[in-house]
Parts: sequence; C-alpha cells; structure tokens
Amino acid sequence: TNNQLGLPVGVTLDRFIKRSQSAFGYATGELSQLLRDIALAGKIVNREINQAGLIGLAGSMGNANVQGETQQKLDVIANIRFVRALKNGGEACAIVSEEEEDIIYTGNDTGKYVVAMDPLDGSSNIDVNVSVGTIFSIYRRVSPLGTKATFEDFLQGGEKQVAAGYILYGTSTMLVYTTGHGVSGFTYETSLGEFFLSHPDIKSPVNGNMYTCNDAYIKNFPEMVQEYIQRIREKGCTARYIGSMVADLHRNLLKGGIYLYPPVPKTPDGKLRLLYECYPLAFLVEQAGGKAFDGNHRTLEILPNYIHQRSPLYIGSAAMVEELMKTIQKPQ
Ligand code: AHM
Ligand code: MG
Repeated sequence: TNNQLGLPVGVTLDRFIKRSQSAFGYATGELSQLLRDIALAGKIVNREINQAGLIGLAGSMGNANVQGETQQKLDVIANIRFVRALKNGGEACAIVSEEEEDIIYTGNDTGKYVVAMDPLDGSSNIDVNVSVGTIFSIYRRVSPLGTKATFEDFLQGGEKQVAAGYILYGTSTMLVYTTGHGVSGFTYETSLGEFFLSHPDIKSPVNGNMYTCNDAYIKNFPEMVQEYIQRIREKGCTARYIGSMVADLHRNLLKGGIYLYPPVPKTPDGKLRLLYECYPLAFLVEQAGGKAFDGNHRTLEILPNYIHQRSPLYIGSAAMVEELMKTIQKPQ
C-alpha cells in the first residue's frame, strides 16, 4: 500500500477513482466520470485490437460487430469509439484528436472539460501485432459553460492539464494516468472486464541504461544529440525502439531510460504532437519523477499556437534527460 491513497494492489479502477476524488478534492465527480468514460472506451478499443487480425476476414470469422465499420482502419475505429464515449459521457464539451483536423464538438456545451487525444498511437504496428496505445490529456475549459468550446480551451499549455495518461494495448492492457498526485497503473483483467490497480505510485528510475530513438535518423540529429548518444553508448547503454511511443515510454518509465525524438531536416519540429503526445506524457513522466524537454524548454512550459503543433521531445529518467540538456545547451 505505498500509493498516496494507501489503497492496496487489486482494487478496481472505479474504487480508486472514487477514493481519489474525496482525497484530492477534485470536487463534483465530473472528472471522475470523464476518466471512467475514457477507461470504458479503452476496453472497447482493446476488444477491437484483439480481433484486429480477424477484422479483414469480415463475414467469416471476423464478425466484427460494428455496422459498416469493419473495413475501417483501427485508428479510425478507435477515434470513433473515444469520440462516442465522450459524447455519451457528457463531461467533455469538445475533443481534439490526431485523427481530425478540426475541434470535434460533442454537443455537451455544459461539459466542464476538453480532451486532447491520440486515439491509437503507433498504428503502423497494428498489422503486425505489436503494441499500440491511446494517449489522452484533459483540461478544464476556460470558455464560459454553456457556450461552444474554443481554441483557447485547448491552447492553455501543458501545465494546465488536470489529468493525463495512456492506455497501452500490450501483452496485457494497462491504463496509466495522473491527476497531478503521482502516477498509478491499472491492468485490465479481460475475463472480468475490469482494470485493477497493479502499479501503485509509479516512480521513474533516476537513471537508466536504455535509449530509445529511430536509429536510422541519427546522422540527421542535431550534433550535440549525436554526441550524447555516442557517449551513453560507450558507457554501455543499450538501445530499444518499438516505434510505438506509449510502449517505448512505458518500458522506459518502469525500467529507466530516455526517449528521443529530435528535430530532423524532414521534420524540423520533430514528429510528435504537443497537445496529445508530448504534453500528456511529459505531465505523467514528471509526476513519476522524470523529465521532459524539447531541447530548449521544459515541455510543459511550451505555449502552443495551434492544436496540431509538433515539438521535439526528450523524455525519461531525470539524470539522463538532464545530462542530455547539458550537452545540448553547452556553449560551443
Ligand atoms: P503516429 O501518431 O502517426 O502513430 O506517430 C507516432 C509514432 C510514435 O508512436 C513513435 O514513437 C513514432 O511515431 C515513430 O516514428 P518513426 O517511425 O519516425 O521512428
Ligand atoms: Mg500519434
């Protein structure tokens, strides 16, 4: 019982959320409901992903329920699932999704929250049965209740997040999230259809021996980043890269390591999106004691200009990210 609530491993997500609500005083239960809605959509997406190999066989074994959606790609299906759950749940007035250019209005203008999300990250991995994830980030809206949400609701900056997390569809499915009081991890028990607390109070190891980046691009990384990678290689660091950020980050979070997506000539601002990739993961990793920078600034302090903005990202174990920042910022 070493999590901040003193709840034992094995309590359900639902009970954990309820207890957090009274312990941390996040008031009226709307955020709790929103987290439950996300968890529910996660279960549905989990089911679709598990059947992914069968879905192409529509009509025979792949009796994939969803009317007319059977032939759609899973990232599109995941988007539909999450949007529907948040519409039905009523707490979110609007959504920004990697899958859609514009703000998605849920019709719940009295909802107090907005959600930025990547419904299915790493989707190129689905066809080959490799882990993928959902990333989400929640803000309290700043526009008046009862009106339509605005861009300002989404462009508050990472420090204004009230909750963030991910669902990892891996060898087991996990929900990991923070509301700013540490990080808790839940494992999905398929036969019961419940998430159970399995990783109370996750702490990022201060140091690690793994680095995670796309090796094919190293020659295009900024020189100082190359120098850093060279140095930690010589120190005996090993490389791990799944190409599914949630899975890569989850491993590094538990075992210690650094994830790097630097700017490269092809994508001078990096590849990852601030609102639904960098911010939520930075919030979560910092809550676990780790760090996240874009090369110049702490990720959470970057102020965004538009909803699909990209940012370089260096994230993970505190000592590793600090050393990298020192290397990048040293006077040349
Ligand atoms: P996606 O949102 O289009 O799936 O892209 C994000 C993914 C991350 O999960 C992963 O870390 C990265 O892209 C891999 O990019 P690359 O193939 O350039 O190494
Ligand atoms: Mg993505």
